[in-house]
Amino acid sequence: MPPTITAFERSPDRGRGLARDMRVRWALEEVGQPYNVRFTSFQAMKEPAHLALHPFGQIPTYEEGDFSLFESGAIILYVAERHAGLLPLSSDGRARAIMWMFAALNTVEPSIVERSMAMMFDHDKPWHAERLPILDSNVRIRLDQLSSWLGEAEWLDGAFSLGDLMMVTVLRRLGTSGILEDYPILAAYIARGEARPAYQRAFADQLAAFTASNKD
Ligand code: GTB
Repeated sequence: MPPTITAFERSPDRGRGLARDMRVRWALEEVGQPYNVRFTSFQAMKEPAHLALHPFGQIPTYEEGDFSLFESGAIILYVAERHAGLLPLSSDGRARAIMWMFAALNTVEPSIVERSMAMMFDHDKPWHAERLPILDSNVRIRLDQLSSWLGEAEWLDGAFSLGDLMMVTVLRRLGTSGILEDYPILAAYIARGEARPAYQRAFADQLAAFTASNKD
């Protein structure tokens, strides 16, 4: 039986592939693992059946028979450890790829999410205009550092890995901010990720789900 993941019934990103099921879909596509998707509403995510899978009432989750996981990073690492394609063969290389996945989640994603939440929920607040430059600056500090590291390289550490997959999905959330225009190295890096056939399949699938959910 293929694993089942959860995703938004009607994604608030309107099919732009910014919700965190996208990274799990992409990982599964990279390793050639078929999967099913169970769509859930915001309300259903807070009900006991979903909370038994995810204590924080969120997506994505991953189920394989009686086994289940939550947290996109944990899911992707699990998938990568069981299927070839997302982790280097050498133990040092694997450790570094996992390090980059944590860097994406713990060091780069927080300031991007904070900015994105402020744009979504606080844009009408009287203090928003004053706060935004601070949020932008926090994002730019990390982008400057990441861009310097990447330089002319194609991927973060040798061949494409789960570290790149996570980093690209994290950076994509800046898509409409205009900030990436100042970071051509990172914009090209994101484009390389998005050009991968596995990414394209994952993106098309989540978009098709969003389009279908908007027919009624
Ligand atoms: N750390 C967890 C992980 O990595 O799996 C975070 C999971 C998470 O934040 N899930 C979100 C969720 O379920 C969906 S992806 N939220 C519902 C809730 O908390 O009640 C976050 C997201 C939502 C919307 C957009 N968007 O519209 O652009 C982008 C990202």
